[in-house]
Amino acid sequence: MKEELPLERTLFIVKPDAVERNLIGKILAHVEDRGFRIVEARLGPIAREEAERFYAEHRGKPFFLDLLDYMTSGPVMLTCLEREGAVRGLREVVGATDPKEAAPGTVRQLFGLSKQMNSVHASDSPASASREVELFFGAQALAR
Ligand code: 3AN
Repeated sequence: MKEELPLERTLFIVKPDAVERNLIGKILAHVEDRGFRIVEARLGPIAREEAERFYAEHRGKPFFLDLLDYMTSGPVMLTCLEREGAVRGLREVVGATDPKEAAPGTVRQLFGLSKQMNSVHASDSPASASREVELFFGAQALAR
């Protein structure tokens, strides 16, 4: 018997490299086709301070400042997605950080350009999902 997974919300971002290449529609269609529902969305730039808070766990890493420059280099499509088992499920649909290592058919394998310009972000755990959804959409976006 198939296990029932809990209904969850997670943060999904179409990053600047993909927005720049007109891939928002294709990428959102890809996740919608896999059962994710868009429950919040916002298109536009993110402030450097928002990017710093978002990537706080990477502060001090060699790629941190480049990562901030990249994430604030152009508009992003921020979304909150809902599905049964959304957090883990979306990580599977997105694929590994490095597009060269991402499984065939994953978003990053299909669209990613490099480890940094890997087209999308997906929250990596239920705790990160709550923190990230609240950061961009407010606490009310966590309500079901
Ligand atoms: P993921 O997005 O797969 O969870 P994280 O959380 O390790 O990956 O990294 C956050 C973001 O930082 C990545 N999506 C990528 O844009 C960038 N990044 C991670 N590792 C590197 C790296 N070694 N060189 C350049 N950018 C990186």
